[in-house]
Amino acid sequence: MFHKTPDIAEVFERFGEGSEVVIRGWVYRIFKVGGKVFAWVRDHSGYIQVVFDKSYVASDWDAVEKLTRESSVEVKGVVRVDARAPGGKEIVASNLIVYGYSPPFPIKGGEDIEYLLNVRHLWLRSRHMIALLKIKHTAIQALRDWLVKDGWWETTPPILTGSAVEGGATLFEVKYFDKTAYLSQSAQLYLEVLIFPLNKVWALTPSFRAEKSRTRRHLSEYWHLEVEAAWYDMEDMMKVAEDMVSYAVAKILEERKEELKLLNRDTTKLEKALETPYPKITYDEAIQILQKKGFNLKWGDDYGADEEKALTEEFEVPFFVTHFPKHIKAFYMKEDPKRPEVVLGFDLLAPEGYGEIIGGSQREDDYEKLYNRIISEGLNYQDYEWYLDLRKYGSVPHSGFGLGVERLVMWVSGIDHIRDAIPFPRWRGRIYP
Ligand code: NSS
Repeated sequence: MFHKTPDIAEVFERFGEGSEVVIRGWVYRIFKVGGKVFAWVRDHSGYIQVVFDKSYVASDWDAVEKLTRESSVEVKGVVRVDARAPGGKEIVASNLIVYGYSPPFPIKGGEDIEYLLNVRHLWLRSRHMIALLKIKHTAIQALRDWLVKDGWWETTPPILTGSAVEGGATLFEVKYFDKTAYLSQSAQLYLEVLIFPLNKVWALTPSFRAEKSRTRRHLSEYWHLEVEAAWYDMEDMMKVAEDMVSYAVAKILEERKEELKLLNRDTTKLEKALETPYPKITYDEAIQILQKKGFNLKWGDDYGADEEKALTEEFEVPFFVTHFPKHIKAFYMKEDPKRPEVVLGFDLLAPEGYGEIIGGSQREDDYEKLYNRIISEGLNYQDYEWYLDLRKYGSVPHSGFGLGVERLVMWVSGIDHIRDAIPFPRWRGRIYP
C-alpha cells in the first residue's frame, strides 16, 4: 500500500509553481479564514501550508471542515509560491484523504514537565523533540562513521550479565531462571575479551544504572558507546576520545543547523570544541582549583556534579581530568607505574557546566595486581575468573572508554536536563510509557 510521496522538505526544494504533488503527514495547525481552511501539514522533514478552497477541492468538503490537529492526511494539490506562506510555498489542495481523525489533542501548549512526561508518546511529535531526536541520530551516525573510518570492529556484547563492572551499588538484578543475573552497566569487560580476536572494537548498547537519586544528568537506562583497543595506552585513548567527539560536533554543526537554531543553541560556543587537542589537567590540579573556589575537599575525595560544574568554568572547550586516586576508581584501572597511589584513568568533561561525558582508562594488565584489586574490593573472585584469564593468556597493554550518548546530546543541544536526549527516559519511579 505504500507508494512513495515526496517529503515535505522536497516540495520546497524540488517542486516549483504549478507542479502537482501528493504529500502525506499530520495536521500541525489549522485555521479558517474567509471560507478557506488553512492547514499546516508536517512530516519528519518539515511542514507546509495547505490551502483548502471549496471551489478547488474535488473531495468531500465535509472531510476538510472536520479536520483537526494531528489528523493524518494525504493531500493532492498544486504548488503555489507565496511569500506569505511559511517557507514561501503552499499547496492549493485538490483532493484530501483522511487516514485518521484526531480528537482534541491532549497537548495544547504551556503544560508542565510532569504532564508532558505522562503524554510522552504524543509529546514526541513536538518540534522540540523532533529536533533532539534528529541531533541524536546525527551524533550516533558521526561516532559510528569515525570508528568505521579508523578501522574499529563493531561488536555485540550481552546485556544480561553475571557480574558488576561499575560497582554493586547501581546494579539492576534480574530473575534469570533459577539464578540472579544483572543488567549490564557497561560492556567493557566483554569488549576487553574481544580485543584479542579483533584488536580494536566498539559497541553501542543500552547500559543500566540503578541510580538512587534523580539528577539532571542520570538515567537508569542510557545508550553507551564503548571502545576498547589492544596496544593503546591512556594517551592514545584520550586522542581517540577527542577526535571522535570533535568529529561528532562538526557533523552536528554541519547537518543539524535548523535543529540547533530551533533549540536556541549558541553555536559559537560549540564551535570551540572543533579544535583539538583538548586541555588536560590531573586530579591533583582539579582538587587545587576546587579548593581555590572554596570547595571543602582534600586529596583523595571523590567529587560530583557540583564540583564538575565548577571545573567547567575554567574551560571553554571539553577537557580531560586524569590520574585519579586508586581508591575512588573501579578495580580494572591500571595503576600508574610512576605513582602507585593513582590510576591511569581519565574523564572528559564538557564545558558550560555539563561535566562528564566520557569515562575511560588504561586497564590493569598484570595478573597479580588485578587479582589483588578484585580481592581487596571485596569482589567475588569466581565471577571474574574469565576476566583474569585475559591477563594469563597473552596479556596485552590496552585501554578503552565509555561515552554516554545522552550526555553528549545534552551538551551539544544545550538542554538543561538529560530527559529530552532520549525518547523514553527512565529513572527511579518512572517506567512509563
Ligand atoms: O561509569 S562510567 O564513567 N565508565 C564506565 O562505565 C566504563 N566501564 C566505560 C568503559 O571504559 N568502557 O560511564 C561512562 C559514561 C559516563 O562518562 C557518562 O557519560 C555515562 O557513561 N553515564 C551515564 N549517562 C546517563 N545516565 C547515567 N546514569 C550514566 N552513568 C554513566
